[in-house]
Amino acid sequence: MSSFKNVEDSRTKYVGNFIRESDFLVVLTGAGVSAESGIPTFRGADGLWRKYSPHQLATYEAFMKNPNLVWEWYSWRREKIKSAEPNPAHISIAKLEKVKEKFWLITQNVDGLHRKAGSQKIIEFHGNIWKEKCISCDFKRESYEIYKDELPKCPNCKNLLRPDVVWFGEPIDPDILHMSFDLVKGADCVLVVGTSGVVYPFAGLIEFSIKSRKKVVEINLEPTPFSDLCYISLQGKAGEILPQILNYIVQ
Ligand code: BV8
Ligand code: ZN
Repeated sequence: MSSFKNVEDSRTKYVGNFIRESDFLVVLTGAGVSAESGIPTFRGADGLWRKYSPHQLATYEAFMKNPNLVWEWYSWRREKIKSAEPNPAHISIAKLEKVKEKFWLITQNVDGLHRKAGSQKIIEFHGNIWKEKCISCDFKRESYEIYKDELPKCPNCKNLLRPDVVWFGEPIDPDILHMSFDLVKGADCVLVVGTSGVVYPFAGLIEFSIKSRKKVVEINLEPTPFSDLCYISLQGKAGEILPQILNYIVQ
């Protein structure tokens, strides 16, 4: 076995041991956790949809200007997610919830794959693609529709329904924001998986963890602005590294 492989294995073993020994584990995830389920990430090469960047589509202004285009993008994503299965990264995180008495998961992902893998103690920081809400009144619903021809309308007031997700320029629900920072405040170990760490305020959770000297472990395919600041940064696929770590936790 190459010396590099040996080093990586010993680091994975070390991470597994201190996650097992940790008192309160918080896991923070981004689009990279769903990549091995075939869901394009936001900033990866496969991430872009046609010629648009998420910043051009995931905004209230874009939706009000062209609701058909924005719903077309979300329907395309719903279609991809509908046929996707949780991958070993989602499954490993769901297993961590079962073995760690004090555990919470906070995800940026709106795809619902963590829940599908069995995660229950989860905060969906940016909402959920399978939820919709009215642009005018407080009507909300879950829906698994893929809209092809006509756009969804509110049964109460007949106005447009939009995806119930947080767009760029929109605030995070204050309760969700406060609960998320409280959880990270209480944690002694924070596992950051599959995020480029560029979107705030979610990236503020990572920043806060590092500044308050939590043991922060990063698992990511490529380096991020936080890689050099973390306690340990493991570079590779979450779907490969997490099961290895679990082997040292679940005997
Ligand atoms: C806010 C939901 C303030 C929608 C998303 C100008 C105006 C207004 C705000 C701003 C502004 N300029 C900056 C801001 C702040 C802005 C921001 O942070 N912008 C960034 C880009 C600079 N933030 C906001 O706008 C937030 N709101 O600030 O409001 C406010 C306050 C009060 C009152 C009014 C306003 C809201 C941000 C939320 C945006 N919504 N999603 C949807 O999904 O459609 S963000 C979107 O990006 C997704 O949630 C995604 O998860 C998130 C972050 O991306 P990542 O998850 O990190 O994904 P990415 O592709 O970037 O990276 C994946 C990583 O995985 C890569 O590193 C890759 O290497 C790795 N990887 C790939 N494969 C694997 C892997 N790792 C492991 N294994 C693998 N197999
Ligand atoms: Zn309405």
